Order: sequence, then C-alpha cells, then structure tokens
Amino acid sequence: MTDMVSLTLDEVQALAVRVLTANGLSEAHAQANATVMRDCQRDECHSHGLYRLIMCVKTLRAGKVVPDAVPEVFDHAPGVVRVDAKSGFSLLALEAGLPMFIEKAKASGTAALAINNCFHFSALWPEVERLAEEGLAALAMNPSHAWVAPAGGNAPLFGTNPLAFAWPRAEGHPFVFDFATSAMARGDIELYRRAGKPLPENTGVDRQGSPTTDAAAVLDGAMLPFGGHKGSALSLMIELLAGPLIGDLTSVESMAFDEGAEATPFHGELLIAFDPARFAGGDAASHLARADALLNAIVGQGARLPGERRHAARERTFASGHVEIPRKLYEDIEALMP
Ligand code: NDP
Ligand code: PYC
Repeated sequence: MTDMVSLTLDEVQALAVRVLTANGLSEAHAQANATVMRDCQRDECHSHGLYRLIMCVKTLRAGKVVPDAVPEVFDHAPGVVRVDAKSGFSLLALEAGLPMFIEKAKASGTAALAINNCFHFSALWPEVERLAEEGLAALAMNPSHAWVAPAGGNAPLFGTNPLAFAWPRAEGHPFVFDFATSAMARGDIELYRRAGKPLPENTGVDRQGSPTTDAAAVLDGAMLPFGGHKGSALSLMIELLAGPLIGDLTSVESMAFDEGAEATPFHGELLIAFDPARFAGGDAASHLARADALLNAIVGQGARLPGERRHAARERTFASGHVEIPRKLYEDIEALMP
C-alpha cells in the first residue's frame, strides 16, 4: 500500500459532495464547494483542495452556517451588485451574483460585486479566472479570521486576506495571481504541521511573540504579513474594502463571531471587474497586444509568470486522468462521514 491515494476528478467531486451532503449541506452548496475543491486539487493547490473538507465539516457541525441558504441578489447601484449569502457558504452566492455582475461590467466598463454574510473557505483564483475568460480584468479580496499581526505589532489583528488578480489574454490562459497577504496561507501552515515539517523563517511567532519555525506554535501564536510593512498595508486595505466598505465584518469581528468554534471565517468578499473593450474602445485589441508583449518579456527573461505552475499541474492532471492525495488525508476525510 502506498502513502498516496489516486482519484479521478469525478471521484474528487463525488467524494466532496458525499461528505458535505452527509454532514447536512444542501446539494446545491455541496456541488458549488466541491467544484472549487476539485479544481484546486486538479491544479495542485493542496491547501485549498480536498483538505478544505475538514474545515467545512467543522463549520457545518459548529451550527452557525445555514446549510441550505438561498442567496439573494440585489441590483444595488448602477455599478454595484450585492449578494446576501444569508449565512451560507460563499460559493453559491458567487454563482448567483456572477451573471448580473458580468453584465454590468460589460455595459459600464467596470462593476463591483459585494458578497455579504458568507462563510468563506476557498481560493480566489477560480473566481477571477472565470471573469478573465469573459474578457474582463478582475480583482477579488476578502478578510478572514484575525490570525496575523500587523508589521511592527505583536498580536493577531488581520486575516490572511487573499488578493487575486486576473488579466485576459487573446491567446492562452489568462494571467492570474492569487496570494494570501500573510507570509504563508494558514492552510499551508496546517499542512506543514500535518507533515511535521519546519516552516520557513519569518512565517510567524509563538504566543510569547518570539520567532519560531514550529507550525503548531505559529498557529497558536501569530502569523506575519509578507513583505513587512508593504504586505501589512495591503492586508489592511483588504480589511477596509472587503469589510466596512461593503458593510461587513473585519477579521477581528469574524473571529469574535466564531466564539472559539474554529469554523471557517464569516465575513464578506469584494470583486471588481474592468472591461478592456469599454476602457480602450476600438483600440482594445492593440492595447491588449501591448500587455501581452509585457507578459511575454517576463517569460523571455527566464522568469516565470504566476499561474504557470498551476497550469503545468492542470496539464499533468488531464494527461494522467487523476490526482493524488496523501492516504492520511483520505482517511481523515472518510472519517468525516457521520
Ligand atoms: P502561493 O504563495 O502558493 O502563490 C501565490 C501566487 O504567486 C500564485 O499565483 C503563484 O502562482 C505565484 N507564485 C508562486 N511562486 C512564484 C514564483 N516563484 N514566480 C512567480 N509566481 C509565483 O499562494 P498562498 O499560499 O499565499 O495562497 C494560497 C491560496 O490560499 C490562494 O489561492 C488564496 O486565495 C488562498 N487563501 C484563501 C483565503 C480565504 O480567506 N479564503 C485566505 C488566504 C489564502 P502558481 O499558483 O502558478 O504557483
Ligand atoms: O489558508 O489562510 C488560509 C485560509 C483562510 C480561510 C481559508 N483559507
């Protein structure tokens, strides 16, 4: 018996849906959540693939998420779509809001989508990649739980606050980056802890504020932002834009709402889209070609573009027809069946 379990993408989806519905989640939410976990597993984004089932089930069992919430979409302003997730998971709310959001962005050149009152566990790149496939440039961001100390501070205040960006390209995959504004996503630190591996330096501090490479000590202490004051400022921007601006919770408030249940964070999410066809008018194709030249020049220097590793992983998965997950994770997931 090997340490890894091999699954087709259909099996990944079916496993996630089976575990989520068995724990009380509606079929519609389970399919939406499972699709993003499957796509992360396909692209070897391990911290936000099937591993997320553990946190989703913990969230369902904590009892605050509404497992069959039906999101409500509001045409809030000419350039603003608002979706009330009604205390459900975020991904079905996103599905509900996307058509009006895309329509507004294409009609006006730019639009924002605010998702409110959602439990959020997922990677953001699938969301902005979808928008770029519609020909739009896009940003997405959200707070999480207060796990990260601000630069120069010593106690958790910010979330791991991801920021994702996508840019459409005439040929090939859209250019996409997506990263936590903490030195490492919390999900990755958890995977280090599970693997018993030391963290890179400057990932976090222990409860006493002393630097440590021990993953469990950092999870119990405070994570650090990436890039010192620069990552810290970006993280703060995300707290403000995807928190008070859209009338939703900050990471500190999400943590307080959690009341120690260690469920997935509860807050809002902000997406913004720009349509190059509107901004650049008849010249859009030539301006997009100049953008391509810039992106190609990066690759021409031997540097890699964000997203290249993911796309290489995607091709490997399609070629082999399966993904592999650690047997221990597979067993932990099976143990989530009630
Ligand atoms: P990574 O550090 O793994 O990757 C960040 C980005 O940088 C990716 O786009 C990646 O592309 C790119 N990249 C990595 N290395 C290089 C390199 N050497 N050269 C060029 N580009 C590079 O991301 P994180 O660990 O910070 O975040 C992981 C995921 O966690 C994200 O998807 C994020 O959305 C999610 N997350 C979600 C949260 C939530 O609240 N829902 C909170 C925090 C994180 P590539 O993928 O091709 O390697
Ligand atoms: O990995 O930091 C993280 C994270 C928080 C919420 C979802 N993922």
